[in-house]
Amino acid sequence: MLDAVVFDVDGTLVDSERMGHRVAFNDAFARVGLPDRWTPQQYGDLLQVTGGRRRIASYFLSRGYAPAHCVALADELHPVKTALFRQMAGNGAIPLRPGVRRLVGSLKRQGIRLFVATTGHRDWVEPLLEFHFGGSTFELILTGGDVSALKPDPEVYQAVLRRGGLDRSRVVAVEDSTNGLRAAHGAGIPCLVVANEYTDSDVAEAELVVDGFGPHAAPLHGGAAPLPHGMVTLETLASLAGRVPAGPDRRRRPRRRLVAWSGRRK
Ligand code: XBP
Ligand code: MG
Repeated sequence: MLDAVVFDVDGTLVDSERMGHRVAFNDAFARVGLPDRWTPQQYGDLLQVTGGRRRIASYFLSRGYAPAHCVALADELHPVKTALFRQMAGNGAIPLRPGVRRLVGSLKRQGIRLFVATTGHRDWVEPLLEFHFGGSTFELILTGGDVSALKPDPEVYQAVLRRGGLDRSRVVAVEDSTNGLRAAHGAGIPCLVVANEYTDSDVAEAELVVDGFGPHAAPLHGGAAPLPHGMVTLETLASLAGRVPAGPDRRRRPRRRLVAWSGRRK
C-alpha cells in the first residue's frame, strides 16, 4: 500500500546537473576572475560530494589550496552560483526529465501525497518547482538548508517522515544517485533509482533501477517490476512499498557509470 512518494530534485525530477549547475558553477568562477572550469566528465566525479558549497571547497582542497582559503572561496562563490542558477531555474532553462510531469500528475490525481527531499538550495528549488508545477503539488519541500547533514545522511528523509506523519512502510523514494539512495535507505525507505548519465553502479543496492520514467523505460537492476507500457507508474512504486532496504553493500567494487554517456536524455 502506497501513501506517499518522496522525490529528489537534481537528476531526478529535472535534468539539472551537466547543463545547469555545472554551467552556473563555471559562470561563477568566471565572474570572480578564476580560470577554473569544470568539464562534464570532471563534474561527474565532483558530484560525489553533495551540496554545491561543499563541492567548491572540496574541489579547491584537491587542488592544494589551504583549507581556510577553500572555505573563503566557497563562501564567496556559492552565493554567486546560486543566484545564477536561480535565474536559470525560474525561467525554464532547467527541463523536467521526460515522463516526470505525467507521473507526478497521475500520482496527485490518485491521491498519493507528494514530497521533495533535496540537497539543493531553497533559493533555486522553490522557483524551479513553482515554474514546473505551480504552488500546490508538493505537500512539503525540504532542502539542504533544512538539515544539519546532507545526503547520504538520512536526515532529510527522516524529517519528511516525521513532519509528514508518514509510515515508512507506505512510502517510496525516487532518486538518481548513490548518495540519495543511501539517504533514503538510511531512513528505512525503499527507493526507485531513475538512472541518468551521472548515476553510478553502486545504485544496484536499490529496490529497482530503471533507465528513465518512460515511455520505453527499462529495468537496469532489481528484477521484475510492473512498468505498464514501459512507464514508471503508481503500480511500479506501490510494488516497492513495504520492502525493507538491505544495509549498504560496502564491498569495494569498481564504480562505473550505469548509463552510456550518450547525451540522450531519458
Ligand atoms: C544534488 C546536489 C546539489 C546540486 C547543486 O542535489 O548535490 O548540491 O548538485 O545544488 P539532489 P546546490 O539531492 O537534489 O540530487 O549548489 O544548491 O547545492
Ligand atoms: Mg539527485
